[in-house]
Amino acid sequence: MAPRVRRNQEFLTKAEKQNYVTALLEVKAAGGYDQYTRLHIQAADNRLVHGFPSFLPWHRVFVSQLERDLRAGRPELTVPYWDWTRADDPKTSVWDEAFMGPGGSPVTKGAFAWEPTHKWRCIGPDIDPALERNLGTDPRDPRTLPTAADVAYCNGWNIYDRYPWDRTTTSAFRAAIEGWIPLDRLPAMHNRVHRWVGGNMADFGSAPNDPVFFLHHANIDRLWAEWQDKHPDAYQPTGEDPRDGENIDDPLALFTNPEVVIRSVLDTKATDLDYVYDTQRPSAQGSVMYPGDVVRRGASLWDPTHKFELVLQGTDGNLVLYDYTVTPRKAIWTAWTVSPETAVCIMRFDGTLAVLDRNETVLRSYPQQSPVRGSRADVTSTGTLEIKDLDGRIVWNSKQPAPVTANA
Ligand SMILES: [Cu+2]
Repeated sequence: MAPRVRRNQEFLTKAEKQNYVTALLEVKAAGGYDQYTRLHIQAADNRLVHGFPSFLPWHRVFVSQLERDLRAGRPELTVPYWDWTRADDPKTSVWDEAFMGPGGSPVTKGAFAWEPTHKWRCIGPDIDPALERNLGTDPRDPRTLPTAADVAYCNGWNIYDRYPWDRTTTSAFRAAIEGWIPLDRLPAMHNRVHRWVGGNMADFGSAPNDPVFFLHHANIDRLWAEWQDKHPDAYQPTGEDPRDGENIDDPLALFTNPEVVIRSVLDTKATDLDYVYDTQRPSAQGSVMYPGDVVRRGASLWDPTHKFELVLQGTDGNLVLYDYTVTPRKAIWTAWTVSPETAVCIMRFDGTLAVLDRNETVLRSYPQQSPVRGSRADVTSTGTLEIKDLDGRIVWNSKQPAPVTANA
């Protein structure tokens, strides 16, 4: 089985977002969710969880364990991530009333408001039961969200961490992305987003009271996973550090049943984790290409009834839709991407289905006009390739006339 895919919350349908909220409320009602908040309160008192090399692996396991609980009875669910570089507008979709809910002190709308349902009670010492958020408006601590330039700054470090392996470390990936150094000197991405959201998220220990905690940490984990793709085997320290709980073969603090050794979670595709992010170009599964999904040369997608195949042909690089209800099979649509250089068909985040060559040059893309961000491509059981927006509206379909000449 291919690893599960964690996706950008911006590209989930209303039904998928509702499903995620329902799962959170169920796990909360059963008492499972608060275990994570309690564990994180303990973690705030443990010097090995924040401000040290194990910050990233520890939170990787933390998010994965909640995800495992949310998936009980919902095998298709994964924790979505919130890409805060996309917008620092409180109206952005993560704060929709039907998803994480809006800001407020306290939050008064959505599934996580204390009144009137009393279903989402915040816990912890000196913590009011009502969820609070300020979304960049706290006058005592005004902040902006990190930008794409801040992400690029973090990615500029080729070293994972360095001596003294703590909150005073500066010139390394972990230090830059976590952020204990004054904000005018480093992007401080993780800490900065906690403080921008404010309210419960700004409380160090009990921050998971706000369910957006997990969407934020999924994004931090995604940035680390992408960095790891370029820097395999980069984790440090590898044995020279005298502190227990930091070295690559040490167990992570507080996860005792079972113990989790750092080395075992450095690859998100490892059996116990088994996920990737949509930005890592997962192979499309089933009949739908979600944003980020790819069909590599030689691979194909089938409609749900297994009568129609969309294939990026290994032989000639052409993207072709075949009808198997007739014998011999019949090509009913093609993108004319015949080339020895053709490499991959990808559903891009901008809403276009594109065929790229080895140099990432676009050989062909659909629709050619008015793409809608977050659209998906679907091989239907009536033999059509359709591109649909998140409300299910068809943006383009293969019955429209295809261009007749290939890009030579
Ligand atoms: Cu934390």
